[in-house]
Amino acid sequence: MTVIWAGLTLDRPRIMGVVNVTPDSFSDGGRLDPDAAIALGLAMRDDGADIVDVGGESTRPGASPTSPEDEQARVVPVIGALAKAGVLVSVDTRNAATMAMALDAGAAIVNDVSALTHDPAAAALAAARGCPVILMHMRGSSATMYDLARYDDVVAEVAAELADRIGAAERAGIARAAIAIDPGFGFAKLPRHSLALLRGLSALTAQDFPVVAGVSRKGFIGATSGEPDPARRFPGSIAAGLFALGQGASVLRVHDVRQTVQAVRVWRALAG
Ligand code: HH2
Repeated sequence: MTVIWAGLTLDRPRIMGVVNVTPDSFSDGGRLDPDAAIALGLAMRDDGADIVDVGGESTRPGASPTSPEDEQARVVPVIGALAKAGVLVSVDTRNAATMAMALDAGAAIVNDVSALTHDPAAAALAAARGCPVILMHMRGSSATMYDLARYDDVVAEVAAELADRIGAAERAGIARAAIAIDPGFGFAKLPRHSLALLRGLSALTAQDFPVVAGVSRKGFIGATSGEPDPARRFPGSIAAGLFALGQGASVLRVHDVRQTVQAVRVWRALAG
């Protein structure tokens, strides 16, 4: 039976394009000009993105925290314009108030890197709105996450910690069919942990929930390939992304939409 999540049939890989409305994203430097962010989101849609993920706070290690008000001022106009143009938008936020304003502006999906733990009001908000949610695994905050990157068996521990978050989400009233999970590559993981998670991703995709994989431009791609500049990591990112699809991931979160769409088309033709 074909799984449907966020209105998308998951009988083929889905592409989520990343639009960072920030001054400091690790992956692309971000941008604060709303018109540039809107233009990027529309171009991603035209290039084949199924979802455009709009975020206003960088989660890179050591990033200075963004107030919810600043975050809202950054993302809401961009989300409003993209939704009006018919784009399926997710909001990348840890804050319930930002989720509410983003959903009011037309976002359809909540993508929370804290898996609804950062803001005590987030789970109830997502439940009340009945929107699809992405629960991503991490430990601690951007400031503390690398101290918490200690695992005996990273695949089993991430699966167990995500299962806890799924349980909490369901207890808060979020429908099972609304939930997607994400192992959180690079979040409270050293490069060797991200590689092990990717290798063992089928343990997560074998469960009941669609898996979102955000490998694009991540530090483990740089560490593995020797490419220090995140903007030059597409080749490594697509190698990792196609591997994730081979392990059963449903959605790839990427910065380079056009190139990824081409690669996925060829991969699908070969993989059957
Ligand atoms: N990675 C980032 C941000 N949000 N959301 C999900 N579900 N999965 C991820 O892997 C993920 C995410 C970090 O990447 P980016 O948005 O490019 O950088 P920054 O947080 O510095 O803006």
